[in-house]
Amino acid sequence: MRERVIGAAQMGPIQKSDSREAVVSRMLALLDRAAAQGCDLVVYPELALTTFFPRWYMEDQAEIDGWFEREMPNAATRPLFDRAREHGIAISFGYAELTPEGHHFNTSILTDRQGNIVGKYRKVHLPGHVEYDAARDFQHLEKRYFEPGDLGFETFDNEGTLMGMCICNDRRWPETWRVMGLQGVELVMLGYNTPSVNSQNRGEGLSKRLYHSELSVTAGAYQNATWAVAVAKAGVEDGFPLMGGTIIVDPDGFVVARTTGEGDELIAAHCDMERCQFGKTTIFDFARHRRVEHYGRITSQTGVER
Ligand code: CDT
Repeated sequence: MRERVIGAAQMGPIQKSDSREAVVSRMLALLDRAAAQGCDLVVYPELALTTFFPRWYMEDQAEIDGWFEREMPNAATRPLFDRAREHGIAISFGYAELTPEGHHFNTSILTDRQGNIVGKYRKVHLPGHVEYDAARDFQHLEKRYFEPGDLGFETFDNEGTLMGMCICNDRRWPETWRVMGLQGVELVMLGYNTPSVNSQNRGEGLSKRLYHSELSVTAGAYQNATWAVAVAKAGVEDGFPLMGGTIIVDPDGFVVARTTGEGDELIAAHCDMERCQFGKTTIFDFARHRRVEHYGRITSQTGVER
């Protein structure tokens, strides 16, 4: 048995006017709840420190850069790292990263239980658009504000568990999961900000959107025999609703814990990493069963071709 107690710290809405410090104090309260439940790892959402700012069209680079963090930890987030170390809890959370070279990424980091950053991921699949789109009910400007991640889907041995990260839209792409699966990943952590409404099809409905999120995560977990934790930032941000649906999923693809609302909410599960072994050595023993001679299109072409 190689058990970890994993917490998923769903966060309710963050308004444009909320300070980083106010958000971090909510993250601390979730961390304290996680400690009370015996968690040794807590996963927070994508862009956990701010509102989902890519819904706002901006042209002024100084205004845009105000949503980004130039270093991590920084003055606002230091208390989170300190409290995590005091509790002996590893954490993962997302934020907008502005590098010293001036690059902009949608990033998540992973710490060990001493508060040291041991892993970083930069979002690869950026949804949305670059220019203002009057045809949409609201904007989704990730392609305007971020560059595609340059770190790939690396995995990290964090105190005996092989962990990987992806962010929001990445979860919908089987390639994301397989690249980590091919490294033997045991736990995939991801955060998301998913609007409750499809900006290009307002009739779609919340239940279908929740289903597609859960389908993506449960399939990715099952097909790669890995634990997965998918964590929402949810609720209504300045009038724009984000869906909940935070889940912890086992290596058979079953949901073992889920949130019930759209506010700050901590769920936890006891996750035995040894449970990954059955799938990895039988039906998804990649070395025995994969047929790479038929997979060339996966990396040689992007769109549909005949
Ligand atoms: N944050 C994020 O990646 N959200 C997307 C919404 C896509 S709609 C343009 C998601 O896949 O949930």
